[in-house]
Amino acid sequence: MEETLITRAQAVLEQNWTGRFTRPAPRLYPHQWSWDAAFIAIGYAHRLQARAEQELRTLFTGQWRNGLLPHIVYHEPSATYFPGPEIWDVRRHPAAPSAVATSGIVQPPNHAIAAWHIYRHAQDREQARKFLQELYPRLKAWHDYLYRERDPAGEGLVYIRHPWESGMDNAPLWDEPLQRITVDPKRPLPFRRMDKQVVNPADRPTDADYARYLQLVALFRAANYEEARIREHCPFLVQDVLFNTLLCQAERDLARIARVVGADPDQHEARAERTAQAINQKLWDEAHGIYVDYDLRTRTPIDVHVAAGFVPLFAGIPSPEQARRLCTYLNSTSFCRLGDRCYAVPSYDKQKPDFSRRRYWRGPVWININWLLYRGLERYGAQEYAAWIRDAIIDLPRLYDFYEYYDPEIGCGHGAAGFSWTAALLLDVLYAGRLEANRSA
Ligand code: 9WN
Repeated sequence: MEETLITRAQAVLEQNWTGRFTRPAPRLYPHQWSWDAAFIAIGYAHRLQARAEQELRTLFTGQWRNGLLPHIVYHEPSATYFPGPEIWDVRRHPAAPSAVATSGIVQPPNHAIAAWHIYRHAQDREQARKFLQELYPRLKAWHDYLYRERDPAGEGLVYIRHPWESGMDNAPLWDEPLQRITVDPKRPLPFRRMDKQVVNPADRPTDADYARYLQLVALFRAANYEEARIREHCPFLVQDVLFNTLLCQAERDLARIARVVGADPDQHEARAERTAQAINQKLWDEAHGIYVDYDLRTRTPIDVHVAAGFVPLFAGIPSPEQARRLCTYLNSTSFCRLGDRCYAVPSYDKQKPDFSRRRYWRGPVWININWLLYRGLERYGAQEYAAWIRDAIIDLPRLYDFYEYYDPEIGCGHGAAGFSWTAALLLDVLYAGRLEANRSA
């Protein structure tokens, strides 16, 4: 059974592999996405090391000279995705690459985590060491960019300036900050959305969401992508839990990479520690026992509880007492109570009236978030809960195929079919299980 599932997962990735990178999904997402590429490389690492390396190498061809790693790299033109490179018009900034087209925003920085994972699971260690040597300066430039441009106060927390930067596009987290951008609901959109032609529009963000997303892009364009100008005018500036958690773990892994390549690990360890402390001081909600985002425009916490609020477990950020409280909240009717009718952790609090089992980031189960939680819970020794999630990462694709996200109660898949990170992270879970079994045999 396991072999068949591995073959099915590999077939999904094979179908999405272009020869240089892997599309997140065949029609809905035809380009290369930043955090997808890292999750995909994690899945390849166990058997296809060279391909895992190439996935990241190809992504970094889109890196800007100031270190910014764009959320989309448009290696090839496509008629099935909006917005395309002309909407971003990133050449307005002198650091944008000239050889390849990119977007002008970023996504969560999970790349050093993937690079370290490739090295740890390498079939050819020497090749992996060379790969780390090659990638280290780019990863460092990427993190330097984030701390330099996105953390002007030197707090240890970086901000995002667009919902797409969070990777969780229409999460309820953004409802309030987005209200600051006024749109006329009666005015037809001045562009054509392609996503609604490809998947069920009922699953996707609304037209009003898209109007706001594009207004933010217009603001970035008008500022010629100069961060200081954007920072001054952007109505959306948020310190996000998931983004900063991944940055913290990525810095921890970059320190390990630095040791392998003979660079200085201390700066990375120091930054990771500062970010971990800042997450605990500023983003921990003591009343509810969960981490929450912070709105830099209103200088207030965003009082919305989403699955990403538990993810600091992944980077070892919570104290044992905080971890205990996180587990209690996770194991409740708001999220996924073990033994209840729930496959895995839904993206949003089920008790909220606007919770939806199928609309994008407003309730469904996402495999990447659950994979981060599974690893985090293991790290804290919460084995029973970790095993529950691990089973879901296997069962959901096995029973309902490789979808972008799943109904938390009945399991069926929504969004794009043939979704790459669902396949890649399943492969990681299965191969890691085998390693574990071999070790204890
Ligand atoms: C916008 C590719 C990406 C993921 C994001 C997911 C979705 C894009 C979209 O697809 O976002 O970046 O068009 O909806 O929300 O996490 O990286 O899979």
